[in-house]
Amino acid sequence: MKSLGQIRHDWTSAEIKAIMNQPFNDLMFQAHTVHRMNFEPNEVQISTLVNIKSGGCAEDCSYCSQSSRYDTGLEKQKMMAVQEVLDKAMQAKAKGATRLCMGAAWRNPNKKDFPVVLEMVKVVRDLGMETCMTLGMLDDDQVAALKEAGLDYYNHNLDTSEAYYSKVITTRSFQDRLDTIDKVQKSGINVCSGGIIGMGEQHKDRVELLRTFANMDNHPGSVPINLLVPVEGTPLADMKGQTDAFEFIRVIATARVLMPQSYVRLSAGRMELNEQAQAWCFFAGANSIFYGDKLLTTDNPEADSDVQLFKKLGLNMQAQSKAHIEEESA
Ligand code: SAM
Ligand code: DTB
Ligand code: SF4
Repeated sequence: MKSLGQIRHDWTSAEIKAIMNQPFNDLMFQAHTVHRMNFEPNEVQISTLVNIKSGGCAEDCSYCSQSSRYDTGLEKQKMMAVQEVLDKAMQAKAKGATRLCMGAAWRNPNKKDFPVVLEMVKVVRDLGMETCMTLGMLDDDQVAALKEAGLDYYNHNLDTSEAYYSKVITTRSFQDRLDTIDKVQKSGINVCSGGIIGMGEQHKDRVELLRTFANMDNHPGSVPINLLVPVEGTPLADMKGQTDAFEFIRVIATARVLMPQSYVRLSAGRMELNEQAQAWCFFAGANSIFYGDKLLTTDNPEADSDVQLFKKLGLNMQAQSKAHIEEESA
């Protein structure tokens, strides 16, 4: 490997495979070394999710409880009111979250709801929190309006490798996702983009997913790594317990080595990871989590149990994330 911790955009599949497959101790040492070069090792950025529009989505993502194609028992709800989002933001802030991630079960935002979304960005930002939205595909005007409203991050996951993509989603393409990410990146909004482990993909698909991010002109500022939460009624409901925790930790560590300055988020799936596995994720370079007992529609550890875990590990909740600090001092 060229020099450790160097920011590169020319990773080969063979290099990434070699990083991910090396002996566990070597990988942990390497990833943690890169982590310490770039971040305060005992600090974790805290984001809280709010599902601003639940269910009834036109897309067929095989993992998702919110697709209208599957009978998952989830009730479709209309868009949340701005005041309700503001209340949730205040509660999240009081518990220590620095970023509110607002998600909508849309293929793309519609004309009627979009102005409300912009208002949500403004009110949450006025609270002094970072804002993140995940609304599906965007056109140029929508990206410009979100930037204008002050959006800090846009989440748009690639989920898996280009080769495996059509096994998971057929209603949009990998290229559609890349196009939205490219628009967001060019607008100056920070990109949050990651994937899901445990959907039946092969090792090489994990390598290729990470290679796509690592070889972008700019690494995403935030890289969420989700462990599939198998949802009853979805095509991937039977995937429960299919992923070895060490494999998941290896993906986190490899993301850290490839993207030394990005926040790597230990995202969905923490209910299936015991405290020891989560501790390894933090050591391997994860420095962001979703905090609060709900993700979008599925369970996440109780905030109190995360506080206990942080205490045991001597981890601190980051008071302000790096992007915000840089912005304020610019
Ligand atoms: N509709 C928008 C979109 O798909 O971009 C935003 C919301 S969508 C629920 C956000 C992301 O959540 C997905 O891209 C996927 O990576 C993740 N996700 C959804 N369901 C999941 C599950 N059951 N397990 C793990 N991750 C999941
Ligand atoms: C991300 O990568 N994971 C979050 C967030 N970005 C939007 C969503 C996880 C959803 C898990 C399944 C659910 O709760 O519906
Ligand atoms: Fe819709 Fe997003 Fe779920 Fe896919 S992941 S079905 S786009 S809400």
